[in-house]
Amino acid sequence: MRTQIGIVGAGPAGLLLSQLLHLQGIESVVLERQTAAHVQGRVRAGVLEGGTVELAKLAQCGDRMAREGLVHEGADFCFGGARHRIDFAARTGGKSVLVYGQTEWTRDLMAARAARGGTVIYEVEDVALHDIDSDAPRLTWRKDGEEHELTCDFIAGCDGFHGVSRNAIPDPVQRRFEKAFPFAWVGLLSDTKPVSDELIYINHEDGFSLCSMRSATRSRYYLQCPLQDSVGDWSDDRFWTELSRRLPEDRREGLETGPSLEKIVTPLRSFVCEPMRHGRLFLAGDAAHIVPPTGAKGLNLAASDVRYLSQALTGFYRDNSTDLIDAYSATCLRRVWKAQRFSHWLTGLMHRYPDASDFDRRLQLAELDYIARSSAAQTALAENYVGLPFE
Ligand code: RFL
Ligand code: PHB
Repeated sequence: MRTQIGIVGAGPAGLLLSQLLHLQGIESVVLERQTAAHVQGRVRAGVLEGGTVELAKLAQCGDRMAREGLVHEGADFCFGGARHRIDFAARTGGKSVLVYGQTEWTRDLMAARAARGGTVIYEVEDVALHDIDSDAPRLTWRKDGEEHELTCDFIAGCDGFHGVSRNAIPDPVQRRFEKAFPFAWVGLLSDTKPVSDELIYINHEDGFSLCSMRSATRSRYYLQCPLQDSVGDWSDDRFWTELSRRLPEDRREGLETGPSLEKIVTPLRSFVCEPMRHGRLFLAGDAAHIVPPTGAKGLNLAASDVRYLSQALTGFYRDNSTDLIDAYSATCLRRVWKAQRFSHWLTGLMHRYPDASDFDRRLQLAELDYIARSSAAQTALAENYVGLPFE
């Protein structure tokens, strides 16, 4: 088999890339380890930057998000039991974010690929990358007991943090930057009315919590928990009781509880792999970097890598230019590191660290108080949250 771009992974990065390339007349084949139902069912991100929404429109899969997504022009940040609203729109000249679940966008991307006859092969095993230093890199895999091979011009590694693509970059070339946080999040999804119209980020003595949503009738909540906790440690009752305790008092009464539709424990981690391109292999999305979810940047970074990669490949095929291909890694990494910085900073500001001293805690509260009172500090937070401008 032959194609122009071999794409490993049918998460948002892989599907969006194949859709954007298709619209430029560039063909691709996407290989995915899981079933389509599994990929579609993963409850993850919920907040899309304006730039991500714009890209979805460009990829002709932004109609439903424009209809059903919830525009958020601000969010509450709480500490010491008090709520402080940060008005993103007022601080950024009218910018906002869109609350639209990753499950929904993935469904839209899958439908868009299917409607245009895109080739996405699910349930592939043992994907391996070969000859990435040559002009004809290859992918091999097994499906239903048979061996397959695909020769391509380029390979896009969009296979997430646990994928195989990153490891094809040889060790002397690859540099990894990593930080693990000493806590995790337990998340719960429920068909209950969200406790507020806007997201609430809470710094509480007993740990961070976050009130988010998927629609006017579906809520998504998270609580900071110890790293070693598992879903079994968090009955619905325990979750709701703890969330209610961490809410600011004036929101407690409005908390609607109900059975969980999904529950997950996720450790928080920062990770960057440099470079993001080696030979004819490009990494995009979680395959190249992970951010702690506090800043809501993971999916947005995956989308921004794909924006740069689709432009680079279009430049190659249409204009016979390798300029953007050569600039790909550095261009992406400039944005990635800024999102890393913001996510790391917001995580540090909002969480309870098990080894924090009283001094550390006072500093955290002082910074929160500064943000609550300083329009300059609020502007800095808001412009990062809604997404920095593209180069
Ligand atoms: P994905 O979504 O992990 O997709 C990678 C795909 O590759 C497949 N794969 C393979 N396929 C073939 N062969 C192999 N060897 C393979 N190995 C893996 C996988 O099965 C999968 O289908 O990566 P992608 O496309 O880069 O997308 C990244 C986003 O999914 C991720 O960054 C976000 O979900 C992160 N994230 C958030 N991002 C935001 O922008 N805003 C948010 O509000 C937000 N909230 C979150 C989040 C992530 C969370 N978790 C669970 C980590 C909240 C949470 C709780
Ligand atoms: C979510 O809705 O899942 C969500 C929202 C904001 C975040 C992280 C996750 O910072």
